Amino acid sequence: MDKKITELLDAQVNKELYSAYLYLGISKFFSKEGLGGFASWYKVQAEEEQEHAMKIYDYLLENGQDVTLNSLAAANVDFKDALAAVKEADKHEHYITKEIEKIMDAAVEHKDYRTQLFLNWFITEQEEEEHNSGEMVEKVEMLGNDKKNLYLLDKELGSRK
Ligand code: OFO
Repeated sequence: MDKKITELLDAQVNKELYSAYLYLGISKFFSKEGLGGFASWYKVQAEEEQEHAMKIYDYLLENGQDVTLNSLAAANVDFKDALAAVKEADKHEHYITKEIEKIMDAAVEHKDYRTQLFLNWFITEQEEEEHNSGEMVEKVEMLGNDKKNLYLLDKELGSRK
């Protein structure tokens, strides 16, 4: 595997773990707000991000590469209101999509067909992630930051397993 691709994938392990950290921060924010459904939804999301990190981690090791496991940046856990929190998640997903695309560009450039195949899963996943985060912003925008309004959505979100 080309060194550049290994480095990008290694860095992506860290970015996916940071995503988990960020979602845990958002989950904590909603817990403190008394919106347990939102908190649970973002906690499930944090677990998904750990799975994404592990997929890349396993791929690197299975292909005889190393993983550096660098330190994680502190997650932003301080949000002005519910809308700011869900917008942060949406912005982050768009950023992650761009990062995955950068790795795909490198894999295409280096004719690394195996990594292209591996990354296809992430390209599809990011479409779903952006859809979900965008929908969340739309819903919270529609309901406003009023907790009474958010309560109905909170019940729905709490059912995510
Ligand atoms: Fe790993 O998909 Fe979100 O960040």
